[in-house]
Amino acid sequence: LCPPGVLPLCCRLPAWDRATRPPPSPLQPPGLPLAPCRSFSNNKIQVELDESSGVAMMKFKSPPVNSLSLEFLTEFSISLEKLENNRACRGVIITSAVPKIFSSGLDITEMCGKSLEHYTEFWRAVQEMWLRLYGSNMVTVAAVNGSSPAGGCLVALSCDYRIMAENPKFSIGLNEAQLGIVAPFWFKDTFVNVVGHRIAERSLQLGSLHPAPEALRLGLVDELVPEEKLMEKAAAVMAQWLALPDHARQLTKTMMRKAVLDRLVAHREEDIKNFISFISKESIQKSLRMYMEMLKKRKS
Ligand code: CO8
Repeated sequence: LCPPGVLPLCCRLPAWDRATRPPPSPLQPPGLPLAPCRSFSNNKIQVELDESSGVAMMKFKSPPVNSLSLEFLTEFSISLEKLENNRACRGVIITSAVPKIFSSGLDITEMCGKSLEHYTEFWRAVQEMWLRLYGSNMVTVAAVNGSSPAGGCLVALSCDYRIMAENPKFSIGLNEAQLGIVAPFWFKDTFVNVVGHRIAERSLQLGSLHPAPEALRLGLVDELVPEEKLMEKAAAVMAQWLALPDHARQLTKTMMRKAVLDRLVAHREEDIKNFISFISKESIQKSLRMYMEMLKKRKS
């Protein structure tokens, strides 16, 4: 992750013309594929980069629900940084290896009964993940193959394009209000930038989780496809986006997203303080404990 004093990737100049590949190595023996598939995997995320297409597949694999724990968020940011720094990578498809769940959002246990130091570290990791993903120079496509509440929805919203499996049992939305907590301003900004102010205002106040067909109608996702066609569709969308020159697309993306990114960068420490003072209130802790109990009861 960024050492102190180093600006996050989103604040650096775009990596121009990733499309311009380095020439094949003269040492490459004839007949061997020029562009191998490179993969790296850590505990919670698996990444495979196909160097011939420049597309990486990132799969969340943290059962039971891909909750965004401190460890998950750290791995996520590191994986994004590795891909961002690899000139062979131009786009990433983000999906889940856990059936029926894209991501259950922030790991609630990280926000319950922990020390102030822990809350600080955790919230910085949430910010870091978002700054990297929302500010990424790569084309980012979310293949949402399961439910995606709160932080899971934020991950999808931060991508350039969202395709969701056509299953009305899968829902997506920023449901923080249902937990008695409030989505931070940069969650809200990301949401507004996708669906517009009115829809975001209503959805955020009600803490709505929208079933897939409704999410499509609201513009929260761009397309629904049958589950078995999801990856094929994601690859086709990616190819369409990668057909453009990287520099023009990247500059346009920066133009569209910079104000929102800059706002968090400028208020990062204040945002951490706000999070800590909010989350450590006894009334908020109580709401979160009750919510976790409700999840457990619902299960039994
Ligand atoms: N964090 C931690 N544990 C979780 C979470 C979570 N977000 N979600 C589920 N779990 C746990 C459950 O408690 C359960 O644990 P156990 O096995 O020990 O009982 C296990 O994961 C499996 O959960 P379910 O049995 O509920 O699994 P299902 O497949 O039936 O349902 C769902 C999966 C739909 C994802 C369901 O678990 C669910 O709705 N989870 C809650 C999702 C949620 O509301 N997330 C919001 C998190 S808050 C957030 O992301 C943004 C916060 C912004 C902070 C602002 C503060 C200022």
